[in-house]
Amino acid sequence: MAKILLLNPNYYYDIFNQSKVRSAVSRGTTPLGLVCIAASLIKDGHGVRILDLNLTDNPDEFLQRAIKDDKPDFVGITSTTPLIKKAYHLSSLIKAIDKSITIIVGGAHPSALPEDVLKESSIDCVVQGEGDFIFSLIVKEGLSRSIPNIFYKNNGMIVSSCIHNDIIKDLDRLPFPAYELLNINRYYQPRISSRRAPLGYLETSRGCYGKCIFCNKNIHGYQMRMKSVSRVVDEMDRMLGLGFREIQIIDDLFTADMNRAYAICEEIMRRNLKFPWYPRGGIRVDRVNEKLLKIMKRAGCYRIPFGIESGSQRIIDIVGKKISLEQAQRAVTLAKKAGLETECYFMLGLPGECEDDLKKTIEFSVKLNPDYVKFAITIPLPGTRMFDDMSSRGQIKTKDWDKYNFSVSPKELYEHDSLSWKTIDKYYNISHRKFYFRLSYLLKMFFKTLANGTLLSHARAFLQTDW
Ligand code: B12
Repeated sequence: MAKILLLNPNYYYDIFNQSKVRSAVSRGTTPLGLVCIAASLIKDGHGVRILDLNLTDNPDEFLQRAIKDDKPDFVGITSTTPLIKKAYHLSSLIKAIDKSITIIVGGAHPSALPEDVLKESSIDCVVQGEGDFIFSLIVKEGLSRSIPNIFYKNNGMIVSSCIHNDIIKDLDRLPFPAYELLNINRYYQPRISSRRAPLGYLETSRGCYGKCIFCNKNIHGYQMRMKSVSRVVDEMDRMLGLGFREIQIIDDLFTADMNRAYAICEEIMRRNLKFPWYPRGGIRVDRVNEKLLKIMKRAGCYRIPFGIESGSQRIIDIVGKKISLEQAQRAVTLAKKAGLETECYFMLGLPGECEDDLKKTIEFSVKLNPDYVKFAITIPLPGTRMFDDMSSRGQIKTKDWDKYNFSVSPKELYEHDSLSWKTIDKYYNISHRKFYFRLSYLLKMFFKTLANGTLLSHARAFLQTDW
């Protein structure tokens, strides 16, 4: 049986160190992709260890020691776009110790640009899309064209096998994620984005039917697949048994099937499971109703984040979000009425925007008046329609993936089609201030956080923010 080491590259300092809202940044977020892959490998009898390099201050040394001590046959690395150069670096450290180790990468960035990843690094193989069963197949059969969805090096050439989409139809077939391989007590988040620690991520569905041009769909695709109600609550039960005290659902669209979401809440209550949770991946404003929000609250959900993106209907239509401002207003009002904390996400600098749209977005956030808002400057990421469109129009200025990091202004990355960077930066710089520095808001949050015991952590977050 093979020995496998799975790596979560360190991103905490590099990706988030320039974040405006540093107090909301978490060091430990459960690497769900890796625990899913680990579960299948363990089921097949292999020895698996997960190294989360965020949890150490000396990631290189920590990795080198693990390679020398464990002598793995395979190393698997997960990567998004801003992490890919880190993955290249880790892979060269591994090869410097032992060239014979097969290094496999997966995740959003390698799935979008598999051939580039192989050309630019010493990595041996890229798995495109869902990797749950593919890693085990590679271990069993070696790198070969008979295994779907892989790109690999063969005598200096890049070879690809046949590519299928959405290969896992029934998510209940997946083994339970191997959270037990993690040092669970190290996973916690700041108090403004969690209630209890340790905190674990859970997925209850995969895919999203939305066609938003800024979203990467290379992994889970457009076809929604959902775990059954009992499977979801079994997983929650198991996570609580392992020691997690809060659960955050990372689905792209937890309430796609509102009846299933309702039934999950009923089942949580029927089993008398008491824990704080919320769908942190965000909810579409057209996929909630009063009945659902009320039962979510009763079942322990404490917050609802909505992806609204813009306060300009014209821009919402351009980016393919297919929601209306009225739906957004209604959803936020209903969530407040149900007693849930509300959070709204907005993007500034979306394609086609003019200065008036930036103003409208900030004004709309104030009108909705949720408990929290997050503004981010739009970044075209590989694997999105926005990136492909900008590439074909010659707007992309660099493919230095280290710079594709949401914490810094993307002015070096691309040319905006209708706005100057001076204007986008100006509105980004005032956006959070315009929302948060309102006397009515500050008073509301003072009393709210005093009542729920989070006043001090909110005050700390406020002081640590780079307004
Ligand atoms: C939770 C989450 C986070 C968490 C944790 C990140 C993490 N790496 O787990 C936090 C909040 C830290 C985060 C941060 C960011 N995120 Co994020 N995040 C997600 C989210 C919502 C869920 C990820 C997840 O756990 N999915 C469930 C698991 C099962 O799927 P998975 O991780 O993709 O793993 C599967 C496959 O990818 C593959 N696989 C993955 N790794 C490996 C490794 C090997 C060896 C193999 C064989 C296969 C394999 O097999 C797995 C099982 O099928 C996704 C959207 C989504 N629905 O997936 C976005 C997503 C991954 N994030 C994204 C982005 C942009 C970011 C940020 C850059 C944003 C920012 N603020 O700067 C940062 C980057 C920092 C980082 N750590 O990478 C984009 C990535 C796009 C891109 N081109 O890279 C996504 C896809 C959202 C989107 N739709 O556009 N994120």
